[in-house]
Amino acid sequence: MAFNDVREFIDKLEQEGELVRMTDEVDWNLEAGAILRASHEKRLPAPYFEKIKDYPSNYKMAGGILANHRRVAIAMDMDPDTPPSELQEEYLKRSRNPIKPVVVKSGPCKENIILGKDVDLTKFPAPIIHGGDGGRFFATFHLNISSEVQPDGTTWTNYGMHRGMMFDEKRLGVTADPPTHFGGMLTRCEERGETMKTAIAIGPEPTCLICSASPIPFGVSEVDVAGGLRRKPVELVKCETSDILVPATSEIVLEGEMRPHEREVDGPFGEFTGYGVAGQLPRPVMRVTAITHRNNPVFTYSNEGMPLADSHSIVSITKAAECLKALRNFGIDVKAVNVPPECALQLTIVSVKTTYANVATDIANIIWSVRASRSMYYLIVVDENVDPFDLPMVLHALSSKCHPGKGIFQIKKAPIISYTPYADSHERLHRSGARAYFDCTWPKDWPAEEVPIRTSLAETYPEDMQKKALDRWKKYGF
Ligand SMILES: Cc1cc2nc3c(=O)[nH]c(=O)nc-3n(C[C@H](O)[C@H](O)[C@H](O)COP(=O)(O)O)c2cc1C
Ligand SMILES: [Mn+2]
Repeated sequence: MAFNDVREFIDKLEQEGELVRMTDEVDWNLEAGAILRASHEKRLPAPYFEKIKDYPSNYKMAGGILANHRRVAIAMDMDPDTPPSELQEEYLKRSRNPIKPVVVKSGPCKENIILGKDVDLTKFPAPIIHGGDGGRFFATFHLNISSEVQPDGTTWTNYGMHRGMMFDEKRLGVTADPPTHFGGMLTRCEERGETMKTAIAIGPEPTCLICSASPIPFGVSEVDVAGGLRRKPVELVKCETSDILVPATSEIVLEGEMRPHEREVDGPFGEFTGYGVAGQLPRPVMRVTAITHRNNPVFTYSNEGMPLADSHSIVSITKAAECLKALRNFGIDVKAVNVPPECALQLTIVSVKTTYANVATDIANIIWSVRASRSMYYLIVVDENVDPFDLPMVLHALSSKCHPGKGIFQIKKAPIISYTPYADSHERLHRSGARAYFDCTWPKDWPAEEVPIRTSLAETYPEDMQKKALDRWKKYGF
């Protein structure tokens, strides 16, 4: 059953032991952020706050609601313990059958409507999330919604997730680089000298959140894919001050506009890489023209940083799924793809049956043509008998099969994102870095007798002896 709103999802997370309601008062200034950070680093449930300092008692906060694979599985109405490879396959299957949204006359997000001069972002508990952050971040787990008429006359509505620092009562940032869809739409608007209408939805049902953070292709509306994932159309309502459509059950909606080339410095901020390195950079500005919100609004937020946070958990499934699809489309005999959430989306591991020499080079070219690979600057290719989800086995393959002189391939100049930790400040500013892939497969052109055999139970004993050994252990209670 699809969740109608984030509240139903939160109830389900609680039932599954993935969320805890905290009744003590919590401060939006660092405390809510620290509690969520501890939850991520110690693998604890998502925190839900019943009472927030300085805010009305009916205002709630919820953090990290998709910050592990169990929560992602629950959002997709699947068994929470579904392994990541099955989540990838299900994501691919459902996203092949997108369902268009339906427009409804009204919805819960219209229960309160605040217009023009009454708009005041400080009326909501936007948190200071990490120590060292440059301000209160209003948008850290949300949808950035924008639309554009395509050359064929159809309208493409894009959902992205681009963080937003509050500049004052009526303005916040949208940290969207030009290569993102949101950033691209804004750049094209600016080139035409036009103001772009936009909206931010905080607390929609969870599949919209999954899609907004995932590498959905150019020209495809994330809300159609979300419909496919939840197997039911998303209900949308029109904004008060523009024609932008927003999910009707969103907790809080900010409507606004972005004037050409208007920039304001945001940051610093803790980032998904596990570090805060983007520092302070000029970012596009959204001027808020209206706020609509539900009664008793739930303010959702994230705490990106060291894994496991929301982005690691969501994108490790959807990015790996997109890579798997691209490799299969090319005809590569791929066994599995892992984008380990523990490596903060900077590493991809592919296991493959090597049917021809140097297949790792084809794999690298395909992986780095998939969108959102900009942050995945390391790639490890392993043979089919190495499970890419078994990280100790992957490290064993890396440290035994990758020829230090011939198996590490560098792409010395490549686009990167401004948050890249290894890059120096000049490289970050110009988003210019490098990539490397590690070929941990046995060379296809080696004679068979030269290929080392793993000294393992499965590979060096006859089957009956393997069984005998295991039976002996069983007899002694193991
Ligand atoms: C919690 C969270 C925060 C994110 N913050 C940003 C951000 O500030 N800037 C950014 O470019 N991408 C950010 N992302 C990643 C983008 O949402 C992702 O690249 C998405 O595909 C962009 O969508 P778009 O290209 O359709 O606009 C974030 C993802 C998550 C889960
Ligand atoms: Mn998009």
